[in-house]
Amino acid sequence: MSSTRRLFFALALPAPIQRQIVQWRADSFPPDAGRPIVAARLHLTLAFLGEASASTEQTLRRRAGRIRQAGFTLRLDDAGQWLRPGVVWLGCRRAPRGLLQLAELLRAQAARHGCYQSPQPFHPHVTLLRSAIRPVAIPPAGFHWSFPADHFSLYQSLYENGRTRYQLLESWPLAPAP
Ligand code: 2AM
Repeated sequence: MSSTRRLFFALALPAPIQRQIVQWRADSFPPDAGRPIVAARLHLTLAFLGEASASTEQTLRRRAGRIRQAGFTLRLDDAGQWLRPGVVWLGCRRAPRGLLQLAELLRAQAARHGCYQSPQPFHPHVTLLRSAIRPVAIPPAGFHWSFPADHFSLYQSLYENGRTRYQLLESWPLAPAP
């Protein structure tokens, strides 16, 4: 059997913003609200590929390298909780069109090459807490973090010694925002 890797395309968050979000999270949620995601792992998934073969990975990398799309400003100014998966998330009140286009393209390419894509609408989000199975109070509006999204990346998700780790495999630039 050929080996597979668990892969996803995502937008990285700049390290200073990761740190600010983690501080805000600590100030805004009780410690028992859920399992916090460490700062360095905060990201926004564009397309989840699941377990991909080496040849699928190679094809999707090549296709990603051909994407010519302008960057955009990502403004994280929304938060919420999905009780069923037990996730507390950060998102965008109004997702930039460039973000939706990029995710749609990557998801379409993934689907075309056999990576199952959920039929649920894409809801861009940064997972903040997992195992948040009891309702938590979401901080009132007023918070936001903005940054220019000028590249996107492919990551491998690894589970080692009881911990999840994301390994950056490759990044591709987005053209300067218009
Ligand atoms: P999540 O944060 O909402 O769980 C690595 O696991 C990344 O891929 C995470 O951002 C995770 O989203 C996403 N992911 C994991 N499984 C997924 C699935 N079945 N469908 C869509 N995204 C998934």
